Amino acid sequence: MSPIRTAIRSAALTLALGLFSVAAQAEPATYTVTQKNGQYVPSTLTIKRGDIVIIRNDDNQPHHVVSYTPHFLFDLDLQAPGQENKIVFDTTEKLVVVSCDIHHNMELLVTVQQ
Ligand SMILES: [Cu+2]
Repeated sequence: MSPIRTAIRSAALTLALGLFSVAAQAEPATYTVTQKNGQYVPSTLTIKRGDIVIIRNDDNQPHHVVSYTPHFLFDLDLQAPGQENKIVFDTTEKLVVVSCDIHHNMELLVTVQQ
């Protein structure tokens, strides 16, 4: 292969890899948090903005998942054992506190990297 062809091929490959890494960065990650024995497991999570968190009730009692974090309010209402909900963390909040309206000692702290 001629040197110029080699250079063009190399540049094309670099560009393709660059585009691939941009696409890979934009792809949201999915995390799963369970509720077990009246606790969120894990109770802390660090994610990137736009990532998805699935909250699943693995307990033998209902929970009521809510966030009173000012710019990221949500209320999943009563969540029965075995039920799960998906939350997309598209928020400018850097720390979201997820609690339970039934069991006020339950707390999940989600750090959202911007
Ligand atoms: Cu609860």
